[in-house]
Amino acid sequence: MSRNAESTAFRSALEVIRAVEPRVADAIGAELTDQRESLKLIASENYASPATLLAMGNWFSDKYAEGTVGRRFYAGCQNVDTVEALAAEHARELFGAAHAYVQPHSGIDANLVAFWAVLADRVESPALKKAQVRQVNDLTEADWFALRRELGNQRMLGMSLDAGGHLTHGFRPNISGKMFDQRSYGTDPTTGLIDYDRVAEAAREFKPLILVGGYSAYPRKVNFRILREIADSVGATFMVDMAHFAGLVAGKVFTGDFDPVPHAHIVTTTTHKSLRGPRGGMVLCQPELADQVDRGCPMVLGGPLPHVMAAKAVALAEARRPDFADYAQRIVDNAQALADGLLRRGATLVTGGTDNHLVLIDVSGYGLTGRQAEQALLDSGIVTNRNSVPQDPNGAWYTSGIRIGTPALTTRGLGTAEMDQTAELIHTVLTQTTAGANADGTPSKAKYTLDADLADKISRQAADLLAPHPLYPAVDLA
Ligand code: DSN
Repeated sequence: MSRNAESTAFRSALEVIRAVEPRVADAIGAELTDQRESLKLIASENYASPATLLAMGNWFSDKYAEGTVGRRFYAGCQNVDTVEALAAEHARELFGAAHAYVQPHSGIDANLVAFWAVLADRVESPALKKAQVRQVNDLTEADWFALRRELGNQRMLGMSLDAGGHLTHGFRPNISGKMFDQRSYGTDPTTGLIDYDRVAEAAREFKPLILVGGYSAYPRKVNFRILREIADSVGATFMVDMAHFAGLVAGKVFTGDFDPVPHAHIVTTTTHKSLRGPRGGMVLCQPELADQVDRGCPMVLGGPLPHVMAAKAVALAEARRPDFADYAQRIVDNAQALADGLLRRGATLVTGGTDNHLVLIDVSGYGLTGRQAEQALLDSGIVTNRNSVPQDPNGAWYTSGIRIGTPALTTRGLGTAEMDQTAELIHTVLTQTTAGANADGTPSKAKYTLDADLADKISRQAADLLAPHPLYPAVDLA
């Protein structure tokens, strides 16, 4: 395939869009420019391939396809069946999973599908058995009452939010925290690492229906074999949300005890983070949960997005190629180089380093909140996000941390030497930023001062780092 074909495809698409609403075409072009020009260190973002992006822009978007492959609630789904079956096959092969469900639109959706499947599978409820879609008309009012009583108040044990867990693992701002009676396991206050003995103790005390593993801001490997043993010891279903590190599992960087797929009953993920696919979600599970997982739509999901499933099939095919394993290893090498560079310059990192794709800087050592640091870095052309650190005194809005990750820059081709230079830029910005004060003289958690000339200089240096690694080099929209 010629590079020219990519350029023609995107240029032609924009020309067609411009003829209808030029401001949308302009915004799409501006987004490419912004992404090309900024040092993107958001740990959950990446750059999907042109093939993946183009697979989403077509008439599959026009099709309703509720149901599953070969068993749809709408006629004419034969081509959707083809792409959904392909995406599921690639997912099963890539991860060695018994079953794959590729319809979830996001990670939250994937988790809701999983929660439903576990509830339906595990909770002894005659009313629930009747309530499966095909017998719904047989239910009496008493059945509905019993069903709500039997499904409600089930228990979930997951990693605490400030230790790096995710909102959807039973926290109150998310529906999961309202559906489940939730308890959290944290990390050791000295090492910042998961203390498996404490997790086992919490599981013994709390006896959860679901033990959740996985994280969005924990910079270390997790031993899923041990977590499965803990789940088994209390009769819990073991679920892993691998959204952040799915690419490292796909690329066989995380194997054995650190690969969740052979250990968990059910695994959820997004497809757009380290896996480098389209924005979306996916569920992998053991055979006994497959039937309930496949009820995801219409149980908790709106109609599937066939154009995104087509793009998932493309991206998963890419992840099965040998060069993806090399990419995954480079993600981790880069994260470790970034961590080492920051540590050498005096930064404080949660857990003292990383063995995955992300690094969590405790910016209180620089006298800043996460919000101040995030904005100062953004002024300097470095895109990150603020994040809580364990026992964070600044809460989830201002925070005391900055989370950085390497999947995107690794896709661009930056290597370990450039990670060291990136560490220098980050450290310079954070040391030169001063926390501001409110009008009444009290310390502000949001205001800060950073010399504009310095911010410009760092932005230029960031651009210099990126220049040898153009993003979507074949795409010329000029
Ligand atoms: N929003 C994602 C992240 O940034 O980690 C997780 O949902």
